[in-house]
Amino acid sequence: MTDAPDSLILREERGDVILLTLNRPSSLNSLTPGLIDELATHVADAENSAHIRVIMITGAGRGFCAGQDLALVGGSSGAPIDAALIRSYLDDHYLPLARMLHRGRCLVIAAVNGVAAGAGFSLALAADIRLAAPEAQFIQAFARIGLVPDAGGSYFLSRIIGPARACEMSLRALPIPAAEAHALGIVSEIVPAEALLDRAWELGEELARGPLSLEYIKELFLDAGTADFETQLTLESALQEKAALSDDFREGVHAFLQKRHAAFHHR
Ligand code: T3D
Repeated sequence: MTDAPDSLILREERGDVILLTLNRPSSLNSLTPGLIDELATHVADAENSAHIRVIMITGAGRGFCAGQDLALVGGSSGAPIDAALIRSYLDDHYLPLARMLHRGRCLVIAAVNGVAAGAGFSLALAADIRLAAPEAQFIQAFARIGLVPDAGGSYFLSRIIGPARACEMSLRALPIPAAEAHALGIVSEIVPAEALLDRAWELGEELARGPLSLEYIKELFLDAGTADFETQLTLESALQEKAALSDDFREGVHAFLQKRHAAFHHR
């Protein structure tokens, strides 16, 4: 890594995969506009890169991300909090990042090393795949401080566990331990903390070796839970045509017929 020691985001690149580490461990990597913008810049660079295919996100220290830095929202003196400021944090910082992670070309893995609360939970949910350490926990913490889920948290969680469960989890704002999150389908794998990043790299590199069609598969499932049948059929056909035009499809078929592993070049 070549980051300055005070970087809010640490970046490591291996082949076609990058690992972005949220780096404010003293506040469990709580989110400031500066941190979010730095993260968004790295994500945009990856999206625009000719070779990066997988983005992985984790947290430095014992937390993944404790959501919005509450020290920044004011109110400690009992004075009214500026609601317009809260809205602008969302519109100008959180939402562009959530859109890029969710709708972008790159596949996203969250390696959840510790607590993911509030918008930190939303950030983990914006990933395509979540791995977690046994110590991780997930908290829809918003109601604890009188807010509602944001940064995509209501949308993503509903898609994974259904709106009724997501609503209950948000109303009660209880910590969901990693094992329960795994049982609910929020987390794909529980990995011992000391092996979490190795497993994330392994999975990231596996995905990065895959064909171009992985990007189309991500796109295909973006709205699959809410789109009507005909719309989804049309999208499948359109993306299948694009995939069928790729060199990787030709290579996949040749490799199968020649009884060898395919070597994809993502084009
Ligand atoms: O602005 C907008 O646009 C609104 C957007 C809002 C989106 C949101 O994310 S709202 C939800 C914000 N997050 C929370 O409400 C969670 C707050 N944190 C906690 O409830 C707890 O810290 C945890 C349950 C996450 C972890 O508890 P624990 O006991 O493991 O750790 P701790 O001792 O509470 O925290 C460790 C340190 O991190 C501590 O600082 P200290 O005392 O060692 O100097 C704590 O103050 C700090 N910290 C934790 N979370 C935040 C934070 N500092 C600022 N903001 C935080 N969110």
